[in-house]
Amino acid sequence: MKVAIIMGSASDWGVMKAAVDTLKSFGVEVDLIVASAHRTPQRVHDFVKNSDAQIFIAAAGMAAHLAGVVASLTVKPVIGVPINSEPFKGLDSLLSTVQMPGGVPVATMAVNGAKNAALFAVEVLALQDGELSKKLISYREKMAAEVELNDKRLKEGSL
Ligand code: RP5
Repeated sequence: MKVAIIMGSASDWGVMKAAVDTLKSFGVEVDLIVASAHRTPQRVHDFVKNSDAQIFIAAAGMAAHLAGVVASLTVKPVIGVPINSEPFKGLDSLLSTVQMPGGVPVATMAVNGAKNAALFAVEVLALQDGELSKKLISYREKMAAEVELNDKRLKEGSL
């Protein structure tokens, strides 16, 4: 099981590191590349066409066409992560990523939603991997237990 992460720029790494860390915590292999839909279109094309990953995560800011371009090149699932960027605080990236024409979907996450992009990818992979599915269930259980623990601490005044 492998997920490919394409970043439009090395400047997206600060956000996207969370996706790599999350995927690795589930034992999922990651292919990581910087390739821009605008600055290096041929590199994007060649990477997508030659990748043996099951899912792509594409992260870009500003006129964020990367995820859409990746989706145009493959029928594998593509998850888009709009990156928060100046001067429009990621709204430009969000709209550029989410507003795909009918026929070429991109599963768009929240602005800077790197962690959820990784979790969504794991959920898709888990459809065919019982061990991954168990890990996701235990991840959710741990998260719920932390909420209850924090609630308890809040009431005890030890938060
Ligand atoms: C996008 O433009 C990149 O994904 C990045 O979020 C943004 C700015 O890129 P740099 O000018 O920092 O390389 O293509």
